[in-house]
Amino acid sequence: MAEKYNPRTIEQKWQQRWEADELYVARDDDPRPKYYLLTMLPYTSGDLHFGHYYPMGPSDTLARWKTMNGYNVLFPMGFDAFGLPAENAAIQRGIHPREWTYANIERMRGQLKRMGAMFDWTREVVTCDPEFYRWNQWFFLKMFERGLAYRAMAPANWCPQDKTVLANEQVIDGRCERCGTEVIRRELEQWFFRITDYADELLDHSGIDWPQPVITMQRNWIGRSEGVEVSFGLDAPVGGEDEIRVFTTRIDTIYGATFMVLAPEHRLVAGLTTPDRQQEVRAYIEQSSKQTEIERLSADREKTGVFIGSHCRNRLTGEDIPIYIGDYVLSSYGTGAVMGVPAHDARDFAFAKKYGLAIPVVVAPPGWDGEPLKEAYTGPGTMVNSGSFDGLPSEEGKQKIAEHIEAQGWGKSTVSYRLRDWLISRQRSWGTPIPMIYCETDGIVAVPEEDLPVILPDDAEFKPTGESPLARHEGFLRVDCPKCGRPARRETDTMDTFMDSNWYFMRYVDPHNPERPFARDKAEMWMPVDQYTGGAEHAVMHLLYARFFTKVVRDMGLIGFGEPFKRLFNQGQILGPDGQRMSKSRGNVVSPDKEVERWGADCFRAHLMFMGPWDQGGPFNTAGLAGIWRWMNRAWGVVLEEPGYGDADDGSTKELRHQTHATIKAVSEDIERFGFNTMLARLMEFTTFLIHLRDSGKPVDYPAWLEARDSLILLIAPSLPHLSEELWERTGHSYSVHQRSWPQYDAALAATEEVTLVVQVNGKVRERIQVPAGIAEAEARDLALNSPRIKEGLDGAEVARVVYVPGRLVNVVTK
Ligand code: ANZ
Repeated sequence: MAEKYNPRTIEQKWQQRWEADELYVARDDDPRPKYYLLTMLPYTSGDLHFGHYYPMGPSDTLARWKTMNGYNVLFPMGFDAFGLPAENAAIQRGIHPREWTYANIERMRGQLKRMGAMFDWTREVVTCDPEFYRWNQWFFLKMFERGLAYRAMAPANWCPQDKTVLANEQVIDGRCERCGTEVIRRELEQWFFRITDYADELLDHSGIDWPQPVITMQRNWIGRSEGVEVSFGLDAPVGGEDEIRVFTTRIDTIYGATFMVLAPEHRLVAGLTTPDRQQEVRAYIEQSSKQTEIERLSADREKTGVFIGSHCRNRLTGEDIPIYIGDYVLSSYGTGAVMGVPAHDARDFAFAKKYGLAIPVVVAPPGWDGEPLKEAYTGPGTMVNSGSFDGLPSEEGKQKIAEHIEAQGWGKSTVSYRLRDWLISRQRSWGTPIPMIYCETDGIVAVPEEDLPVILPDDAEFKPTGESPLARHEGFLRVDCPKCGRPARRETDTMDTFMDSNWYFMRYVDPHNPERPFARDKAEMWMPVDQYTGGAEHAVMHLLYARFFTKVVRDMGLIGFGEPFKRLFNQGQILGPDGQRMSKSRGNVVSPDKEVERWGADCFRAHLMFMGPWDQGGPFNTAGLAGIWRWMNRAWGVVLEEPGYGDADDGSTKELRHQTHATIKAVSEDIERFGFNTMLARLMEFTTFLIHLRDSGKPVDYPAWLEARDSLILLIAPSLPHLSEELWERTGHSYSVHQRSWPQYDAALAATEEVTLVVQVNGKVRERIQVPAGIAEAEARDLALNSPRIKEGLDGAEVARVVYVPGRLVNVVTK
């Protein structure tokens, strides 16, 4: 009797050996074709949880499988270490965020190593390390030089009590999370990246293999709209302007515009508000400044507004229409002004009803009876009440009116994007300092490249004082102007942490380069990433920003490609046993450490993979763990306890070889399409088959058994890395199973053999059917009796008996 399977000793043993032997270190000079497999790096929250285990087991399986298939695989790991939670934890505990973060990294690195994944730890990247963030600063300088980083006014969440800017997460129900004061929106000078320059290129996803929902979300986020910018006239100029410009995608409806709505922040509002409307208008503006953009855009919210006392002229009809302000119009989209066409836009319809405005129809719905509309008609139709354009189909009217407006000089066809430039300033202290200096004489001055990195001070005060800790740190703040040498002041804002995730995967290819973010030849060798795996929640921000940044880096001449991730896969989300998102407050958090301790990492990983298709996620259950555990023990047993060898009969050896090759084929195909659950099911079936054969007591062919046994070990190597290594050693093979080639199948052996079954009725041949060799009798009888030619041959006669000669003949005898 062989020794029992004991994950505790073998997992630790192999992890130490792999590390000592540098088995998973990816070499730049390896001649095999490269394969860069990337899984999203964890945030340093302190504990490795399910949300990390669920994505990483399968991606490790892929990495190992690719290695066994002859690739030089890069499978790196790092830590996303800047950001608000560290700062909050530091404030709570009265320690520096660095201390908290690095302690967490220690702990999480240990947990990751216990997982037994083939991460190349020599390439670890920690984003809060000056050796990493100095390159954030360097990239920032390069972007500043190219006009891609700029400073401008932008609205921010402002707490009037604490006199500070708050991140969205710090605003709870419209109030400051610290002092409870109502938060207002305030315009502040902040830094931006000009992502809008790349809007059109970002809409192009050709050449990358990404899930369609992610592509769609990016397209919607960028939100490209073709339309017309058209002006409405003002009687008297306001602040030097004598017209209001609107952006519309429905210029065909302009004859039906009966009011104008400006965003409350629109620059003409003050000048156009008449004295009698002042008070109401001011109150409305104040109230809307407290709304977030999301609230303002939500479709089910009532559209409100106030009349500001002035009118403007619809130049096509020659009529004057009233001007309102309304918070559903955003200052940041189009021109910040909308022509209200109540008959053809649902929001405008509701608005007109509410304020008693006319609703003239200008695009007649098919079969329209001329009656007033009950709701907005937004589809195409025939132009009516539209002067010389009457009678045209509205799509044609769009063209014609646009041409007319351009000819009159009232406007032009244009494209609008929802995408805004990326606001990267954070008034926070645990992030990459923005490397800029403000000088009274020279204005905004970039920190010279040789002075990088601008280091975050170790001793900044983190107590909540209502101001950025960096702004209060004299040693950090005071600096001499690099141009004139006179005293100047540093920028105290830090960068959005999405800057880190923009390019961390580029740093992995050359993680210790002290002179550059990475060397070009290494970048060319490893990148782009062949396969990226991660959560679908990153569809826009991270995955869009990283694409943008890659294009910027390409345009800087540092790399020769513009798409960072060739293939993307979104795994599903793992839920608590109750089917809810795991969270401490719900009390449904399952600790992976406990399970790993009890069952071993292999078993735990396999269980997560066996739960269902990887892209679906679902509730976690511990019940299934025991099933995986049993299978692993059975596999252990069947590998180590041999059958009786001898002269096996032809049929059983053939079947053994067929099962072996069919399993290799199925498992290979399953991994290829990320079907890890079905892959494991196949391996379980194969294990059962081998156990039955061994225990049948019949002699088993020695070479065929060895082939089957070794194939089983190789096939479980990617998913059960420790168990397979141990079995490989115990069966007398040389270390390491993870450097072996993936078994190849013989197509002829893998194919299910077919035989021709002759079917007779009363001894006369009526039909021949192809069936799998080894078909069971019942199945063969059913097939024969249900075949149309036999039914015909029987011609209603009652069947007395059926004679079956296995694999050859079915004879149906009638009464
Ligand atoms: C008149 C009109 C008539 C419109 C009609 C629609 C239907 P997309 O497709 O998303 O680009 N709009 C323009 N600027 C706006 C702003 N700053 N805030 C809120 N809404 C704004 O949407 C374009 C349409 O959204 C524009 O076309 C405009 O309303 C509105 F029957 O103009 B439309």
